[in-house]
Order: sequence, then C-alpha cells, then structure tokens
Amino acid sequence: MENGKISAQITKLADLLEFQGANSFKIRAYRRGARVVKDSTDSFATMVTSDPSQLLEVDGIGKGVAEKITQLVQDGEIAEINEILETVPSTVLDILRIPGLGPKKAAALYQQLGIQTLEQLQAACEAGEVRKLKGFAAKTETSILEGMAIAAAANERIYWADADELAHSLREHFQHCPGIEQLEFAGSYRRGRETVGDLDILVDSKNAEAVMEHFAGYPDLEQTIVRGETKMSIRVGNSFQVDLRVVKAEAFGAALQYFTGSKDHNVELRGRAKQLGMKINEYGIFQIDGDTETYLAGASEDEVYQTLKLPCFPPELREARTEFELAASNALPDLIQVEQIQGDLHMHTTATDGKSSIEEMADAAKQRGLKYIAITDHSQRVSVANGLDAQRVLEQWKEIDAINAARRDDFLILKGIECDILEDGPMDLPDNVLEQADWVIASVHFGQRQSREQITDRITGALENPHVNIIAHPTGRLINRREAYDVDMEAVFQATRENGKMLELNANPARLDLHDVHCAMARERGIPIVISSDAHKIPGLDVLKYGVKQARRGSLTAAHVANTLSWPELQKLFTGK
Ligand code: DGT
Ligand code: CA
Ligand code: CA
Ligand code: ZN
Repeated sequence: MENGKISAQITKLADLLEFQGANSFKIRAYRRGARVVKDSTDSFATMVTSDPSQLLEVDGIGKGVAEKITQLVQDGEIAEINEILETVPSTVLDILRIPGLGPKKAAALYQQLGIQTLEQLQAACEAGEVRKLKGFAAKTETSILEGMAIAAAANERIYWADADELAHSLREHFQHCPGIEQLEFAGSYRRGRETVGDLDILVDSKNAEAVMEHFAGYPDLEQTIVRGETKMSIRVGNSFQVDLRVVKAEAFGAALQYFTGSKDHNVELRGRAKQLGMKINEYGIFQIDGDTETYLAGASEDEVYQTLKLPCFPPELREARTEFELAASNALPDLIQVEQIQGDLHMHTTATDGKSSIEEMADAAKQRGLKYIAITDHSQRVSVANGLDAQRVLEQWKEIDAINAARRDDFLILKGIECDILEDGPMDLPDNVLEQADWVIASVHFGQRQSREQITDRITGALENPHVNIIAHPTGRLINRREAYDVDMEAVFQATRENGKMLELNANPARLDLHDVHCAMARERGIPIVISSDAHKIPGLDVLKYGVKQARRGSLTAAHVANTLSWPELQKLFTGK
C-alpha cells in the first residue's frame, strides 16, 4: 500500500471525526500524522510488515495514528471509518471539500437541514434556506456556491482538444516575451492523453524573472497559485491550472523528458540509468563515479535517451506499457500521422441533424486534402434528428450519384448511412436498402442501459449482417459525462474479425471511442480501425487529428488504419471475405 493511500485514509478519518465533533487534539494528531506519511520517502507499509513498532520512532506519528496505520496495512481498511459511515452518509465528505466550509458548518447543515449531497446543498443555497441557520449569512450562501463551482472545475480534467486550444493561446502569448530560447509543453498534454489535469510549460531562458512576469500578464489569468524563482503556477479562465518552469539550456532536454513523464515511464528510465552507473533527473544525466557526478547530457531529449542507449520515444508511447520491450527488439512502431488519412467515412448533413449540405461537406473535405468522404446521415429511428427512412435515403443516394457525376474532379462522395441497431436487435433499415449503400455504419443510440448480454448481442448481430461495414463509437462512452455501455469487447472484437469488418475510432474529442487500449487490442487481433470525424458541420471535419492522437497512443501505424488507403484499396479489405 502506497503512502499516499495511507495518508488519504487517515485524513478521511480525521474529516469524519471532525464532522462528528470529536476531540480536537485527536483530530489534530491524525492530520499531522497524515501529513508526515504523505511527505515521507520511506514506505509505511513496509515498516508495518517488518515491525509495526518502528512507526512510533517516526517524528509526528503518535500511538493512535500508528494503530490506525497498522490496521489499515494489515486489514486493508480502518474499522472506525466504516463504523462512522454507518451513521454518516459518505457524500458529506464531498461537502467538506468545498473551500470555506469546514466540518463544523457541514455538520450544522446535515443536522439542521438534512443536507447530505452537493446537489442538496446547492438547492438549499439557491432557495435561501442556508442563511436562516445560526452562524450562516446570505454571504455564506454565495461563497458556498462559488466554492462549489471552483471545486467542480478544479476536479475536472479537461479534454485534450481544449488543452490544445489553451496551449496554442499560451504559446502565442509567449511569442511576445523577449529572452525565450525554447518553449515546449510537457506532461499529459504532450503525451496526448484524452484528458489533461494541468498544463506544464517549460521555457529555456536566462531571465526567469522576465518570463514569469510575462506569464503573470496572461490576459485570462484568474489566480496566481505560487510564484517562486524559476517556477510558477496559475489558474486560468475556468480554474484550470498551468505550471511554468524556467530552466537552463543545458537542462532543457532533461527537464522536457522528466516533465513529459509519464511517472511510470520515468521510473523505468531511472532504473536503466542506475544499471549503467548513471543517474537521471530533471537537470540532466550524470555519470556516477564514487562520490563524483559528471554531467553527460541534458540539452536535448534526443541525447538524454541516446545516453541511455534508447530511442527518443514518441511521447504518446511513454506510459510504461510496451515501449521498452518494443525498443529492445527494435520494433517501435512508425505511428500514424494525420496527413496519412485519405478519407473521412462518417459525417452528417442538413438532411438530418447536420448544418451543411452534401456539396459543402465535400468541398470542405477536399480543401483539407482528403480524397473521399462518405455521407452517413442518421436512420429513421433517430427521429429527433429527422433520421432518414428508406425512401429519403434512396433519394439522397440518387442525389449523391448526380453530384459525383457533375463534379469534374477525382474527389469521391460515397453513399452511406449511419443505421441504428434497434433495441431488440435488427437494423433500422431493410437489407434491400442497405445493400445499395457504399458504406454502412451500425450504431447503438437507444437502449444503452440494456444488459451486457443484450448490448453485446445487438452489436455482434449487426456485425453478422453482410451489408454492415463498421460499428460506430463501439462503447458509447462520453468522456467525463457518460460511462461506456456494458459490452463484452472481446466478443465484439471476435465478431468483427470473423466477419471481416472494421471498428471506428470516433474522433470527436468527447468520444474518442475506441480508446487507446482498445485500439492496441484491435491491432493485436488484426482488426482494421477507421478514424472518423462524425462531423455535423464543416469545422467538425477538423477533429480527425484528435482521433489520430488517440490512435498513436494505441500504437497504430498507417497500416492499421483503413482510411489511410484509397477507397478502392480499402474496399479490397472486405472482398477477401
Ligand atoms: P496530469 O497533469 O494529471 O494530466 O498528468 P501529468 O502526467 O501531466 O502529471 P503532472 O502534471 O503531475 O506532472 C508532469 C510530469 O512530471 C509527469 O508526467 C512526470 C513528472 N513527474 C511529476 N512528479 C513526479 C514524481 O514524483 N516522480 C516522477 N518520476 N516524475 C514526476
Ligand atoms: Ca500535467
Ligand atoms: Ca503539473
Ligand atoms: Zn454519427
């Protein structure tokens, strides 16, 4: 068990005790102990396993805390927490975390107004109920509501696409700062994680003060969290945190490597350095000789990795998953790039819930360098989107034939449909219609809460339909908003492969469905992925790059992504069956 987890459990116990109005000395002792555990570099779990009495020798750990830690490590839980939670709902812990609302006030809200959840608290504040309590005022209500908004925003990881927009804006801001030699973004943003917790900027400059002063002048700055000599953290706009570090030129590559992470990747690197008699940190890579350390490299990331006899891994692969094995056998993949995408096979038009016409979508896609698109409007079941019935889709396809014939270029518009898989299994349009399409996407939009067996059967059933080419957004998740449906992905992979079909990586930044690990699984199983925009208007076509990022994290190369092929080549992947 990690120190972080032990510390969090002790803090939780302190919070709950304070909420109950327990003895304040005891609470303070727990809080102090939690802090000591968190900041310690020794493993408390190891101490407990070898000899629990060692705990008492640690400064700041009293008898009470030592007992709780021992129990936690040995039993996996603290009994007293469970006892308290029999009388106090665990949701009050969320309330305790709101800035300006200590356990005493939270207890009053619970005892006098029965408030147990954030939703109830918000409603009570909005209804002016809270100000009626002793010790509360109208101002308290306002500050609670503000605190709730900040707590919610600070907890939320933002979509990679939104982090990307912020990164561009920050880069632009720093263009006007003199004395910057190099500037790079590190962290999860650089690794292309689907959500980003905070942005990390590294600057190479001799004048840290000037860089930080310029940072302080960022127009959307909301709050400066800390400002040191070379390090500064701020919150922008909706409370999102941005960390800045100014480093020297000879350490820039080492810092970029270190702060790009991931943490687990860095742990592996440190082990490797140690084996080679070296040491690596954010300042450089050093030869260790007895007591002397000699700087070997650090100016560029390339030379840092080279010194360890490793390739400069693409940031998207630095998750300590398989990258070290792949490097050892010289098999690092040549990851897909957005320029390799030739066609976009999922988009909507004004015929259903899109905002642009067929020709407008085609022109915009052509302008973006694509060679073909499929128009895939919704089928009739999606009535809120004015989904197409058999007659309307057949008319649309006639129109597409006419447009293709009239266009004097080699850009191709394919006749497609995003056809719902109905709740009880069958496709929303009959086979004699689907068979006339160039491209049939099957989607689950309704009945998403069905049992694992039902959902899985619907999807595998669709894959058995000879006219279906692909399953759209196969798990249905919406990042930060909706869980995936309960679906047996192994069964979906198997049915996809047996029927010679494909799976979509929907590039919408809120979907990114399939996610990175599923992409890697599809790759292992020989299943082609199609990266699609699912655009509903022209700017929607630009999300393909987010899908490509996710695909790269899943180790996909152009060879694994079917729409890097021309349309005739892509079709050949199906005719083998
Ligand atoms: P995030 O911000 O939660 O989306 O994820 P990251 O990966 O950007 O994490 P962050 O911002 O806390 O730190 C940036 C990088 O710095 C992280 O990926 C690895 C490195 N790093 C930070 N703290 C540690 C640490 O305690 N040990 C090691 N080895 N690396 C660390
Ligand atoms: Ca970060
Ligand atoms: Ca950070
Ligand atoms: Zn769609």
